[in-house]
Amino acid sequence: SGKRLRVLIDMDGVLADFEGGFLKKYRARYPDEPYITLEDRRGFWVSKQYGQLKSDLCEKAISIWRSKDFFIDLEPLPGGVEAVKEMAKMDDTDVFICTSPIKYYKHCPYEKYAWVEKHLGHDFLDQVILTRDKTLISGDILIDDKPDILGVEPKPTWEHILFTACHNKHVSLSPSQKRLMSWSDDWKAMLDSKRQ
Ligand code: BVP
Repeated sequence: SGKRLRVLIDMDGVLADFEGGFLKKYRARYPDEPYITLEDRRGFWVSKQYGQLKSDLCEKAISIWRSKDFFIDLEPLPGGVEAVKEMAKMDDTDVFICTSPIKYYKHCPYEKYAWVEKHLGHDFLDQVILTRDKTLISGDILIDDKPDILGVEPKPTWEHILFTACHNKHVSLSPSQKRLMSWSDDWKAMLDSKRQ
């Protein structure tokens, strides 16, 4: 009973395998350059860690996700598409995909819509929110792999649930912050705990 629950779900690192897709295309394009295994990834920004490895690798990393077909080719993360479809069918539940496009806009925004159409269906395009500032979007829950989600709104309405990714598995959270280890984790209980 009570009001509807609004769930915001991030795309890269939560529904789409950005890290795996990046590493595969980086190694194919730059076979003679060093790379960082997913096990050794630390910090949200791929480009920053590659730049620390060797200074010219920052721009080489950036060239990968700026390329045509990078975002559309990302594989779905295990169980994510199925969870979103199931969540969207639940009573009193509104699901939105809330994703930040890169500022190099030639391919990314188009391919993010195309990815949703391909994996979730044409009707799900109504649920897509592209924004560079997620604090402006109101919701009860935001499931996102980025540990620090900041913007102009100091008090966002949502509770951030950190989705575990290779780059954040060692990040220690404040006692009150919640984690979803994967889509096999109990996301239904997490939603129910937010229902009035
Ligand atoms: O579309 C992704 C890729 C990009 O930022 C977006 C993150 O969006 P959310 O997951 O927060 O919605 N991105 C960019 C860089 C470096 C840019 Br310079 C990076 O290292 N990692 C990364 O994900």
